[in-house]
Amino acid sequence: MVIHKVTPYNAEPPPDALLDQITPLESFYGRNHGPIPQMDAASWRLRVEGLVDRPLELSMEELQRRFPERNVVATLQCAGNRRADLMEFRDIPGQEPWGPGATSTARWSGVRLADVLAEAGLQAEAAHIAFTGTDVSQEANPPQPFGASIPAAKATSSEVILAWAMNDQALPTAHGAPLRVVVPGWIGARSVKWLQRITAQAEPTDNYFQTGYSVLPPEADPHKAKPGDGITLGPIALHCAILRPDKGAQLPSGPTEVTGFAFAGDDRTVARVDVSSDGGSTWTHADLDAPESPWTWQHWRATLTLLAGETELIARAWDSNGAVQPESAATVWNPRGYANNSWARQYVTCHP
Ligand SMILES: Nc1nc2c(c(=O)[nH]1)N[C@H]1C(S)=C(S)[C@@H](COP(=O)(O)O)O[C@H]1N2
Ligand SMILES: [Mo]
Repeated sequence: MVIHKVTPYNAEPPPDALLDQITPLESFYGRNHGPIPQMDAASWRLRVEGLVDRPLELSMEELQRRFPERNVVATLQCAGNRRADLMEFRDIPGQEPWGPGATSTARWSGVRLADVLAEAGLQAEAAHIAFTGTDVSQEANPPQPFGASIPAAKATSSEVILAWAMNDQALPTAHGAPLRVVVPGWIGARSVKWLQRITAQAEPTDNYFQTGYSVLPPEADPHKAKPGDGITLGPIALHCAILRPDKGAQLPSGPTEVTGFAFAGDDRTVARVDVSSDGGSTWTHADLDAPESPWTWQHWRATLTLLAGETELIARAWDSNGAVQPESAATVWNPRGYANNSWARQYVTCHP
């Protein structure tokens, strides 16, 4: 793993570990805003409250007995993924320089959030569903537990899961045991780990991390920004990454296989990936894998004939709405370094 910070623990796998459709637990990226809490699963309870007819307090055993088990294969991706490419254009002090690996895919098992909310009875004014974790982050002033909210329409969709297992193993502590939210197609920050409380409410949560994960105008000072100054992030921006050959690789010239993944958030899928080795004058359409579920990345590969010397490899993805990634990181740069969905670019050197 590439460790960006030890406390709180923030690490991403090397590009090669992202070549599999499902990421092994030991390679799954870790993104934490505070210390990882050790929770006693036996005394743990999930509270469901706010604008509901029947507030609930559920033990793990009750959760597993009262609701049908569901599985979803979904890619999680941090909104800060590929921030390092934004930083090459202009520095972003105090933020992790994530490469393309702040993303991973798992098979999640648990219950549908929709089923739990139906049991509690959502009231008509309940437009947002808020989640509160257990870990207290010092990034907020005053410090507060990590939290997020999503609109009720997304919360009641069949893909949103309260998960206790990952890749058919017990959810690891680092990934939110005993229970975490998984919001497929939305930025990772909405998939709250170490879940304690679900609150149905009329407005989005005022938790620090809800509006913290927003795109500010380029000229804004992130330390002076008020909630509401930015665009609060939800669905993941269309993006792609090159996994092979490695950044800076030295390889023979001639036909070379280039591989990577592309991911379109929410209910969009990737429709095409184009790859270029001549600065975008000509493009080769990559072979694109069918997604294992509508909620995962899609791997792709193309064979390009590389000439001797230094070459920039470029990849760009198109989604099922016909949208394409923007050409340069400069045009999407923002003060907190989120949602970098510009073309993937990396240099390799070929010897004759
Ligand atoms: N309670 C809690 N939940 C959290 C976080 C956190 O710091 N605390 N980080 C969020 C962010 S920013 C991301 S990208 C994902 C990362 O999940 P992972 O560490 O399992 O990969 O968890 C989200 N859920
Ligand atoms: Mo994140």
